[in-house]
Amino acid sequence: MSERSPIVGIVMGSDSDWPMMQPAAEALDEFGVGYEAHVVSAHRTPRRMLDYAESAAGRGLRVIVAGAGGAAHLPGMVAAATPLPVIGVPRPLDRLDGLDSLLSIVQMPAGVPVATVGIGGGRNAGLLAVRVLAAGDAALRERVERFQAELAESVVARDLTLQE
Ligand code: RP5
Repeated sequence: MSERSPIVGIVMGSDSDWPMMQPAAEALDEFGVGYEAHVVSAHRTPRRMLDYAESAAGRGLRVIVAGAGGAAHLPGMVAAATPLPVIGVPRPLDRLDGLDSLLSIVQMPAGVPVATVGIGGGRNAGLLAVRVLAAGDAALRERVERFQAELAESVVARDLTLQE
């Protein structure tokens, strides 16, 4: 949980998903974006999941990042019950390497979109949430641009190191 008032909700199907989702929280921290993180399972706690999704916008959240593995229905079910943008994060479990999770999240029926990042892509999910917020926030957009410039510089710097 960040100290700022949460505008991003991070949810996951199990506390065992946290190592994958923590990088999303860290990315939000880097950009000074407030978030909350909760375990909300589509299968094990369906009423809690619906309560969370249905109340999210009214509580001031603006983006939801949802991670799950296996039969990973959480992002899609949350998207069905909120008007907010939902970013899905497929977790690789021991079997099937996360392809099951990816397909469970990405192949949504028309009308219920989930923006799906790569398997295990917690950090990108956090960064995508920042970009969604930055679309309506000039100061945050400047920070994203600075981040992109620094990323490019770090790649070039490593390239020069390799040439020495
Ligand atoms: C999913 O089942 C969770 O999101 C998690 O990725 C997976 C395994 O959960 P645990 O058995 O570790 O609680 O619903």
